[in-house]
Amino acid sequence: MKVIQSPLHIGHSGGVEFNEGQIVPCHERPSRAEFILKAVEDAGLPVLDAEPYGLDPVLRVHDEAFVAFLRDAWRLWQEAGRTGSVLPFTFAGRSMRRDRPPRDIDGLLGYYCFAAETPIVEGTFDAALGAVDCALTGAALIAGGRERAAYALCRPPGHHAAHSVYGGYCYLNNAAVAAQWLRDHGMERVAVLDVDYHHGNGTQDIFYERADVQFVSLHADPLLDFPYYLGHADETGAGAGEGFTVNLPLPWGTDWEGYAHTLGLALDRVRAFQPDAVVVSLGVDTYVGDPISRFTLTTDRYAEMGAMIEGLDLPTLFVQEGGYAVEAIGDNVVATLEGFMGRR
Ligand code: 6XA
Ligand code: ZN
Repeated sequence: MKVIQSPLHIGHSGGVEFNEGQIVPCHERPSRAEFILKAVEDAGLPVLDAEPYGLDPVLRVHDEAFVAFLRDAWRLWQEAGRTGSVLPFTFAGRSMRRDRPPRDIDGLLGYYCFAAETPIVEGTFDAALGAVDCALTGAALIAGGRERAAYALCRPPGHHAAHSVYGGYCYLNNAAVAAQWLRDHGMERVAVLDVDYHHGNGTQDIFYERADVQFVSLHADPLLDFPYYLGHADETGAGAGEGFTVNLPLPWGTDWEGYAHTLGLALDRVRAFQPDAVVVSLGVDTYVGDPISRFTLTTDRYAEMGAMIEGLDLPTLFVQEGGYAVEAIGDNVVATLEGFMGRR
């Protein structure tokens, strides 16, 4: 299986996040991608650099003014005389208007961002575009039938980024851009299977009213964990999309037995949809040693997960999402891919 990476990810570094009342270095850091790269190379998987696709595929799923804001935020921050990471301090709450983007940088940040752990630094936008390019380069490999599967080493991750909102360490939704690109290049139905510990609120938002892209997610119950305000089982899609969103929330402490049972249900839903391809939002923050998550999967279990996903018998694009146990992240990713390839 080919691995696609982008050297641009390195520019997204040095940021800080607001976590449990403290300003701390980001959990989502460059070493994550470096550990993954080392592990896939050690496993003998071929690594290619992403091809540049430009903004057009991004604008198929994201709002143009939102993308322009992400592009300009660092410059606006500098012009306001600020130093350090671009972070919001206020948010558009329930009782306030959400239809009038302010002009001021702080107002804009709270308008477009939903969480204060997602800093913008000088290289963030280029890194986010580089991550999209990884996903698109992988999508092109499987769309042409050249490859049965590909792994996009995306950093920053994407599944929390919605049509016009960023947060949760995510700026542009790599998996959603890739799924839409597959739709635009000959695939009639595309499933997104999200196995990250956190609910992929952004992907759900983007496809919620669509019958041609199914979204199936297993994640920590939003009553207990981030992103908190989306991901309940009663969110099943709307309009033409009714029935094409599937949420399977799980309790803290979920082990492989509970996880595998629910993954089986998720895979049944994907099969019933009869997609032409599946995009897997692959977060390995379900790992027992993850510093911000509360499931208990061990490295060997990722190989079983990969084998279960292979059982769909579909063109498959793996897109990297979360995973913060940095020393184990590469092993967990490689276990998943090798399980898929039947090497374990
Ligand atoms: C914020 C937690 C952000 C989670 C990001 C993530 N305290 N999403 O891994 O999949
Ligand atoms: Zn996550």
